[in-house]
Amino acid sequence: MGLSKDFLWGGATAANQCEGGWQEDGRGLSNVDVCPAGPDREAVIRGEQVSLVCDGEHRYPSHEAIDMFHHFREDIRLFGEMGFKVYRMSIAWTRIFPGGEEEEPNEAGLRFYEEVFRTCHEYGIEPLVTICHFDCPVYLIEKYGGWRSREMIGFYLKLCRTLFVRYRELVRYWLTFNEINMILHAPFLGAGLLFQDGDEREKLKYQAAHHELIASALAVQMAHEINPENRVGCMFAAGSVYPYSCRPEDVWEALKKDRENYFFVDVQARGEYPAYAGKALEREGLMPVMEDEDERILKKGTVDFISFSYYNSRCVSTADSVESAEGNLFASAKNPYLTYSEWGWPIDPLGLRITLNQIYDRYEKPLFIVENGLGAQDFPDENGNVADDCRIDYLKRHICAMMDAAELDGVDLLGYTAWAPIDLVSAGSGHMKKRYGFIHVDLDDEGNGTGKRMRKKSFGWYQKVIGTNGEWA
Ligand code: P53
Repeated sequence: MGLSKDFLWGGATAANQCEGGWQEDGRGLSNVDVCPAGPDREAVIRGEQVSLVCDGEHRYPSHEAIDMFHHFREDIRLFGEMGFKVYRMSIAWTRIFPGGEEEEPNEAGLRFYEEVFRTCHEYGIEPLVTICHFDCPVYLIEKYGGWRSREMIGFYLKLCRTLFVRYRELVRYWLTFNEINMILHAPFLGAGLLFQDGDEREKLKYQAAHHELIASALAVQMAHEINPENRVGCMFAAGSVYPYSCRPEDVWEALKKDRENYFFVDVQARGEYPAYAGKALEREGLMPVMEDEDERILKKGTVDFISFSYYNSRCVSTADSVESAEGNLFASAKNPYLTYSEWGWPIDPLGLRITLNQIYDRYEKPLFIVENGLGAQDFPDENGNVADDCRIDYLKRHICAMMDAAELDGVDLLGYTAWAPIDLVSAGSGHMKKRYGFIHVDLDDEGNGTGKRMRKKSFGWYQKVIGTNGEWA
């Protein structure tokens, strides 16, 4: 028994959190480039207080990030040394179409990713490409208001066609949108939405979500037409919602909260709006405007597999007396049975097995865990070595839970990519010191440091895990 021989072990990153090189080779300005580090970040990513120009007062961590733009060969070599079978990464939209609306793609941007993919293959690493990971050209935000406009579908598909054709021989695995349900919590990151007074925010979010769902379904079809070997997945921020108590009201609340997330996957995996969503959106006046053809588009564009991030479970109660947990974009009650990370995220390995089983029960499609990891500070010793036992412990317990789901419960699993194989900028907080990597990067929150890469203790550990197909965990 055990995991299948071709199980895809690896790591996951996103362009804006690692590449830097924000103005290299004609790259255009993207929503992530105007998200500052520091206390103002949250209001920006939530779309509540956005400025589309960079000012001198804030630091914008995407601009330099960890400069993978210039270090990718060295970094991918290290991934190869760990034995990666897959590397999940994203394309920066504005490297390919700087404004989003150009007729012709930017050749320099295309060449950059071609080099990245070729480097992966040199080490026997299969790229898994997120087409849109919290990424929207600022030009399209200014002109169309981001995904609130249906015109975005055409611009997105132009990007997709360019990628599917150009990388036909280099890429097989694609994800249409990162954490598509995040649009409800961080709509500026997820859809380039920024709100003005008087905007019906919830309605706009669901309208934008509808446009992304249509775009995703059309992209799936296009990928299959261009190369029948393409495998396209959806991607959502998972983590089962527990009722805080067995009070029926809490159980009902948990089911509703789960549905908020599953709604997206229900559409992408089954090809239609689920009954509960139709009713709720209608009742609350949030039903998006749809075109006649949309029903057919969704039906014909169902995904080949379902991927998700899992960091923690969630917990809800309708009672006011229950303490809430801080530090996450998802509102959650504090689960008294769990311990919490430095950033206040609960740690729940069994929750991963529960989540995997729930998703597989619901869809019976192959699953792919494309993000899981622990954000924690590192304290290098005088030689620069990092003994990140906490991270090893977190990953070990989650990998064991995953293997239980596969071996004991029969969940069909394609692979596991740890977030993140190398330290990078945190999406939620903009911190550098919230580190996830097996590889330490010498940079701090102010961008000071040499940028030098160092293997942490977890590096050798993960290498053994991959080498033994998970048995070492
Ligand atoms: P960070 C929370 C907030 C923002 C993005 O998060 C998130 C989450 C987790 O549900 O989603 C993913 O960096 C995302 C990555 C991100 C990772 O979680 O805030 O896909 O881009 O880095 C971890 O610690």
